Amino acid sequence: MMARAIVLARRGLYTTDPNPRVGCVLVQDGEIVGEGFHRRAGEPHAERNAIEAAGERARGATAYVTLEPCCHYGRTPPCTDGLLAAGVARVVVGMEDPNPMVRGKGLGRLRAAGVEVTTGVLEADARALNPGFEQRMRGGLPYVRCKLAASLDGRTAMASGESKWITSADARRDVHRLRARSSAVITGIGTVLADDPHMNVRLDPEEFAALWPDELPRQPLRVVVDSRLRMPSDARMLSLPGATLIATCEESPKAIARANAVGAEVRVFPPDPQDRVDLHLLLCYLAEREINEVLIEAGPTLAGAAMDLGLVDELVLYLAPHLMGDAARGLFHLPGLERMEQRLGLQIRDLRRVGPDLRLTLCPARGLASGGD
Ligand code: AOF
Ligand code: ZN
Repeated sequence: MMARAIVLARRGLYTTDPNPRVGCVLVQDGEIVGEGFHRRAGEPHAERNAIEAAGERARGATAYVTLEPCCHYGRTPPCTDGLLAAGVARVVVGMEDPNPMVRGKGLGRLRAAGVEVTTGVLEADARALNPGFEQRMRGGLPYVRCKLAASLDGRTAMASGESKWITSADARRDVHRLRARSSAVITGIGTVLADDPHMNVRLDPEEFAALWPDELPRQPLRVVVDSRLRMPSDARMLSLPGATLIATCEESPKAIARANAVGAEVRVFPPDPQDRVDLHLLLCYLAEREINEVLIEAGPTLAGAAMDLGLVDELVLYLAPHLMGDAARGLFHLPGLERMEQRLGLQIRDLRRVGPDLRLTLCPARGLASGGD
């Protein structure tokens, strides 16, 4: 039943932002009497939708919820009240709600009212629904994914800069799904100047409509790391739906006004020791703006800096089965690495084929190189 609730929660993958994805199943004598998921912030939570679907049959039922029911007034009233009013007898939960307004208090309230409560059921899967929401609520940072596409020998562009296309159309479609679930997409000014990217979500309309009827893809906030504010006023992304934020160290009011005039929001950050935007501060700022998941799609300088600072939680690496040779450009600029013990270690979380390409999902093995052990 919890597995079913997780499947339901995933239906909110692209739409609940900044809220978590949550699913709920109501069960009476082993039979599902109501199901629901949270679709969008401001709309009813998963539990309310399931209760609505079950009607009178919710009385005495067991509720399976992927996230602890809320007990606070946000945009909507507390789900604990809804469950109690409906007469639910037992609540089974995937994970605690990391929101400090809830964090155990929802379960406490249910227990105090005589409801039997079980927690931690399929917890790893429940947590995997909302890595960004959890990290923001607990640590004040978004969950950072770094997407890379390379040839099998780890090259991202020929020496000339030519790079279209390394991976297949299937792999590029997959990237749009990653963008669509992200609250923000970050790139560097180098990439903007070289490729003039759109940085928007372009999902195949049929695929999208089949999965999420009545929805348009929400565009993630586009963030350009541009220390010296070199953003061209005719950059393609500026003419697209959705907002663009330039993160810069440049304080000149004239340059800022010029960027504002073409529709970009500008935020000035203190420089790091190399006179570049302090990426840690940028991510803290994005979390304050309720950004849950961030996708970095950048060249070796920005990707290397984020890796080097330990800011990347997940790497998604698409590898195309061809060789570009060692004169071509690499994935990460990591100038401090000289000895084997300094290598950045990674753990493979998932490995699969996407069309003719490979997709590896990796997590940094913090603090130690994983090779050699
Ligand atoms: C639940 N079930 O389906 C969701 C929950 O502003 P609101 O009223 O939508 O509240 C948002 C908060 O409620 C969110 O930060 C998280 O703590 C919780 N989300 N809780 O019981 C749900 N989406
Ligand atoms: Zn709720």
